Amino acid sequence: MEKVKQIPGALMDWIIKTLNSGVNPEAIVDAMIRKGYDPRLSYTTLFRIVGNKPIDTPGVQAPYEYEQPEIAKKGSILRTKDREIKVLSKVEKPFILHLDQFLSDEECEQLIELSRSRLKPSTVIDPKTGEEKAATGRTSKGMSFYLRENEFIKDIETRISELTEFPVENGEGLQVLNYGIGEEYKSHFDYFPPGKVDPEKGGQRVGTFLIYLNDVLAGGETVFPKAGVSIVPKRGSAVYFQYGNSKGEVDRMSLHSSVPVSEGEKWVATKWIRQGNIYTSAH
Ligand code: PD2
Ligand code: ZN
Repeated sequence: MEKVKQIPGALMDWIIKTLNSGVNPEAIVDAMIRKGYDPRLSYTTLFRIVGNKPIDTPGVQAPYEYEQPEIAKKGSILRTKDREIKVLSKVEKPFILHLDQFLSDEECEQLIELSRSRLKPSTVIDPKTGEEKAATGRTSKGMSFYLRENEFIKDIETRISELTEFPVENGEGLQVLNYGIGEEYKSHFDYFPPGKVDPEKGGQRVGTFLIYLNDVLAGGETVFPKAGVSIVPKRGSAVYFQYGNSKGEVDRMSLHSSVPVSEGEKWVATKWIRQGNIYTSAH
């Protein structure tokens, strides 16, 4: 197929609007290339717009040294103080672990019911105004628990910490997301742009623990397009992916999305994990 060599003005406006809504430059470049735009033109256009923010350029890949996560050293049956959790599948690069029965059916129901009345449309912070606004790449509704908000949330946080061996204080508040039909979370990285990491607030995000709270009738898979991996939601199962190492490098292979739900609805809980303690300052 002939590659398109010029960026029309309307596309330029769309790129700027999408960037301002918080979508990653890499995801925009991927979308442009998929639509048939010349890869080099796509990268240089994004470069011109975002200035010195890092962008994946062909041949100039930021280094990422894989380190074996603690959770990967424990074999196929993971034991916490109150249960045994089976590893269903594992990918090395990027590191992705799929776990069965992390939560019981009752725990999934309880988490959904505790969140339902607190759901709000997902938002991002507008980098220009600093104000919260609707997130275009993320059409789900969501809410966030405080760390150790109650005994039930504490138990879930402890279980995640026992498995990953990151302290509970490295975790952001547990988030619950609810996607209706057609709702999605477009391709993104969970880590912060490397120039925007606050060392006083736990530093870079290094891993994500995602728990599926219901079975989805169709769609709603979590997809890692660069790894060719697609995870079908199953109530109580979880996926853990790690994309940050001890040197503060991040793994671009961890790009991922939640594809639109086509039948039923989808409920998930997400714990984003930082390098260090979020709740005490670094000094
Ligand atoms: O709901 C998901 O499957 C999903 C996909 C990608 C959630 C997140 N990212 C996230 O919460 O970061
Ligand atoms: Zn994500």
